[in-house]
Amino acid sequence: GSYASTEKEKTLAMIKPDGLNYTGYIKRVIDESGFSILKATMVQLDESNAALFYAEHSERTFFPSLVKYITSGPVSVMVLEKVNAIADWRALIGPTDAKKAKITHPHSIRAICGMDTERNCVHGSDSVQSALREISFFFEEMVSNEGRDLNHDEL
Ligand code: RTP
Ligand code: MG
Repeated sequence: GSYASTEKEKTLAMIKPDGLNYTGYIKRVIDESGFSILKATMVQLDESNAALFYAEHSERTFFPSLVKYITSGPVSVMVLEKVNAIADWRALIGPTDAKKAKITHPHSIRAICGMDTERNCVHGSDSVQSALREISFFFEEMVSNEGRDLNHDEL
């Protein structure tokens, strides 16, 4: 009903390996845009958990390259919360192709920190369903007390 639009929402944000140099800038955008960072951790994904995280793309031609890219160094994952967090974070990061983003969305995070259609520096959940899946992927304790087989280091 009409209450939904004022309810807080959670989304999973990731700073990809190529975006780590821009962590200070990205965190500042997050803060200035009114998000609360509920959880944050650095993770080195291995091939199998990268493939699981991006399972929806497993049949795409770019999948092997995507897995190689996302495992090329540590990533920083955060649970962001605010009203309309999922759509607002997607709007802040901009289109998938950072090269196009530099023209069409020059103030977006991908335009500023990204390189091309693969190396686009950040990730954001694209729906309520994927946000729930992705948050529990990295922060199982937010859903249950079971741990996951990932190499976590609390920030
Ligand atoms: P993400 O899931 O990482 O937030 O990105 P997205 O929704 O904007 O884009 P998606 O279609 O879900 O693609 C996931 C990631 O795969 C890489 N990619 N490479 N070489 C290519 O054509 C290609 N297309 C996508 C990007 O790193 C993209 O963010
Ligand atoms: Mg996606």
